[in-house]
Amino acid sequence: MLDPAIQARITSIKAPGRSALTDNGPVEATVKQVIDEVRKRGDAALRDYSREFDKIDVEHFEVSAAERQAAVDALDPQTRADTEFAIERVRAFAEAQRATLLPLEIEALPGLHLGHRIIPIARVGAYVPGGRYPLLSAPVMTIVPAKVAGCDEVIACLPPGAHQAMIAGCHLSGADRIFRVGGAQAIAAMAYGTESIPAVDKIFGPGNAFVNEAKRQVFGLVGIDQLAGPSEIFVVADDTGDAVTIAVDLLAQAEHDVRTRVGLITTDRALAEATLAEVERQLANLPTANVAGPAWRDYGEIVVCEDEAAMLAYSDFIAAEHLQVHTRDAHATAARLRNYGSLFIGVSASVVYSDKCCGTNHTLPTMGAGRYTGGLWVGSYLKTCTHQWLDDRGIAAVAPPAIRQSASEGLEGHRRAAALRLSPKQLLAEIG
Ligand code: HSO
Ligand code: ZN
Repeated sequence: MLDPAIQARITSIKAPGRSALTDNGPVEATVKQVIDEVRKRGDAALRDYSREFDKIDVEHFEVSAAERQAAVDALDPQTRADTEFAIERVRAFAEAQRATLLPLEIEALPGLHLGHRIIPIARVGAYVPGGRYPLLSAPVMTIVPAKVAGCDEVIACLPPGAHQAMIAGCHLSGADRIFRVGGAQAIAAMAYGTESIPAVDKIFGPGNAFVNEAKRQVFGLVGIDQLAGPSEIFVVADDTGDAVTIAVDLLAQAEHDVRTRVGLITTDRALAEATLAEVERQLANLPTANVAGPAWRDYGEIVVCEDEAAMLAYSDFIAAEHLQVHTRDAHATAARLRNYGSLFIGVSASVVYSDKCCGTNHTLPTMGAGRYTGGLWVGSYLKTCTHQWLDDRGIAAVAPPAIRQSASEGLEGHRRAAALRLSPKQLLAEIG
């Protein structure tokens, strides 16, 4: 809940018409059934669901090498070059981030050695959504970091009706195997494995409400990256903010989905009012206004804050997926923000650059998840696993407290294992 003291310093100029949270009950039941069927009947269930949901008869789920090549050849040269540019940028940034993750080996006490290794997850699955528009950057964001991490095998699943260019995107990004299966059934297949599709260790990638719910239900059996909701953008701005730019940026994300959450958090009432008018003005000639308009009306929000502290507190409360900072000293403001998926510092940094090709990952936390996690990155495909080794001095340091603790907890088996190393003869005599 927002601190009432902060709430008192904020005036709403436009409140969202609806809450972002919806009843998930019917989706939950349908998805449970889909998962059960795929688990029991494998490929046969996938075929039935592809016919029922996608209206497509799929003979071979796996996309062949020839089909991959044909998909790449069908790309126009500029699209191919742009996709390769995006792949290069995402790869370079992921490699730089990978280089910050180092193995560790310390001697915590004399004779007590502790450490960790960074280990790639063996097999990962990337779900690539069909979506309203074919977004070629989607496979780039989930597949390229997996390759940089060094996973043994990266499989991609995409709906059988997806645009052919999406197959090319998966191929160019480096997917080892590509399968034509979408929706909750694809998630079930990657979690349990079928005759055609191997089970993976962790599933990545956004999707519709069914895909999301399926990921929630298989979590535990496999890892998942996150539960992605509709896209979000907020702007924090002071009186240097420009209403035209802010309206352009809000509408750029609003066109994704009628449930996109967009908003302006500002200390300047004149900017708030100008932005409100400007969004309506721009909607009048935006070709995607059929989506962006309802998103704005239902989920758009503008608030005026009494001071900068209230503006930052409200922004941290929202924890927006994308957060643009349009203030006099944007770097100073940015340094004081805590909750967001990715930060766009200063007017030059458009969310769209990250959506497409600048190199940061566009798969980011939504629906407040920015309070507890960042977005997808190379580290999402790696495990940091600890190890330890001891010599006699290490045993002498840790065995006595471990023995006492085990004994007082009544865990005799534990006590014996701890004592065996410290005084083997005594213990062996005790246990006969
Ligand atoms: N804004 C979306 C990503 C995207 N937009 C790709 C356009 N293409 C989710 O962050
Ligand atoms: Zn976008």
